[in-house]
Amino acid sequence: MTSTQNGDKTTYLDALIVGAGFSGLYMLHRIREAGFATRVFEAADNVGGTWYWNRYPGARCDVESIYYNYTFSEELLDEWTWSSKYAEQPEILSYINYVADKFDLRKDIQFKTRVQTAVFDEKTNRWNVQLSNGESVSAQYFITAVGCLSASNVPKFKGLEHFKGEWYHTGLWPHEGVDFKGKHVGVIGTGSSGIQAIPVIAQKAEQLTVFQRTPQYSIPAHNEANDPEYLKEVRENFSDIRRKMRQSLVGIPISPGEKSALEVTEEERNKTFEEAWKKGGLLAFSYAYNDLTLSPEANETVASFIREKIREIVKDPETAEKLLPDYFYATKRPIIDTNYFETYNRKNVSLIDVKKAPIEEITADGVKTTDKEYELDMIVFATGFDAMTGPLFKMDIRGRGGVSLKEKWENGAATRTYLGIGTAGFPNMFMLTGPESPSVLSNMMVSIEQHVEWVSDCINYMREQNKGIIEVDEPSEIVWSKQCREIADATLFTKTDSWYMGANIEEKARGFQIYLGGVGPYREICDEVAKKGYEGFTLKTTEEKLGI
Ligand code: NA7
Repeated sequence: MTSTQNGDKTTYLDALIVGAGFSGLYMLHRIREAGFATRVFEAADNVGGTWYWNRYPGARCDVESIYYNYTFSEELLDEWTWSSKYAEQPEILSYINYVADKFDLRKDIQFKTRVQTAVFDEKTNRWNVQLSNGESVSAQYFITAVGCLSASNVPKFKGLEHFKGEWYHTGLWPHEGVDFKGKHVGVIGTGSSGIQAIPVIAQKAEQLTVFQRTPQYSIPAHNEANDPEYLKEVRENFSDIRRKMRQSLVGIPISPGEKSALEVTEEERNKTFEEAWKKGGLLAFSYAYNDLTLSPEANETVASFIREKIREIVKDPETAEKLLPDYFYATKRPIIDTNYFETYNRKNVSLIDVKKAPIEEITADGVKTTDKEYELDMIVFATGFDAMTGPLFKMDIRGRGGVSLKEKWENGAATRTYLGIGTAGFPNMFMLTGPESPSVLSNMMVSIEQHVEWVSDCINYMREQNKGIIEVDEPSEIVWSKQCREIADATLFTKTDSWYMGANIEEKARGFQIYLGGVGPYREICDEVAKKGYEGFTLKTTEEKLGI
């Protein structure tokens, strides 16, 4: 469906999609079915996005597998069976490959090709895109499906280039695997990735040293094989489950507790928390009461309960003390684990507090803190990502007047979008799960499907109405961004340094870039915008001047 015109080597498309993860694949399927000439460009040599790159030991999804899949195809839902409550990375990657084959998506994906620059041409009203292999593409629509956590962050430690051993980042894990046997391994970072990887590495390595900057709240996942009877029940009731997922706050069909943690007795609260600990799961604690992410006092009730559990599990009191978190519970990504705290009872595991004695440099032989040098054969960086804006800034995206997205958003300090989907000055550009949409604070699958369907409906509408250009009106994004910040400021989320706030990247400005109003209300807002002829956007034929 692509064509080459005027003797040049430019490929002409209706829509160019960047990325072949969950969002890019569904976007391709959806608009290709509607008859648009579409192509996906993907840096990796296969599909999968996050699940292609994050192959570290222990990598799993922390959303229950029955909710973490596409729901757009009944046939697909019937065909696929998840083996466990929380699917592990290889199984999720197999699923994505299965989907790519089932819907014959690969023929319109160009792998091993990075989008380097994308420039909006105001004369043709098209995006001129340069690829890493030297090819050019001209596309009417430029759609980013780059994920929120795909720009891996290896902190700029002095001396890394002199390290004689092997080193890896969890988000760029080698496909052939890594052999820890007989090795002295250091893991830097105790976020979700570190906490999943540490117990697995500890079983294989000779010695494991964990370098922890911020202790974390983590609760047991209680992962288990999926019971066939339960899956049968889920299948039979899936329409109802899907409706509830879509109407919910975070894309999982459960509602938060109705009471404040402070209006019940300590005894009742502890009973509830004890049940949550036994049940496990991402929302077990955050949803126990309605004010845990709003009131510092309510938050402290859950925080102190988990600290007590850590003290009970970890036998060495000094190590236990180092593991006690003190930020507001759930204002960093809540973590679920399998034997994380128990791992510190192993003889071959030690914990170093690098908040107290920060890492000074990586030496030829290991990691040197202000306290001492630790000899290592291997370093695993579980140090996270330049989230939300990072993946977009990896490309040089330029809108009207040659202004780059990075300049417009002042390197992330002044990120402004309308609905997290578009931004003024960048016509015909759509961001799937972009900054200021619910994205990472929701079940990504629900948010991805909602964005893909909204964007494809929009493109269809444009074709029906004979419109060629759609652009966010500046006042709409000012209002939307303000609303996002106000909702976040009313919670405890903005009181903690986290990657939600951009605080994990040294040079990044702080700012909360996620819409916290909930996926259900967000969907209603987006639907209303569409119903009113894409209110807040200006739509024109390609002959009309936008004059924005
Ligand atoms: P995270 O959650 O960003 O965790 C990164 C960890 O690395 C965290 O413990 C950081 O400590 C630590 N870190 C980062 N930079 C440094 C330096 N310079 N020195 C020491 N320690 C450092 O990334 P993950 O990959 O675990 O998880 C990302 C998301 O993927 C997760 O939330 C899920 O949504 C899926 P800090 O807390 O910043 O003090």
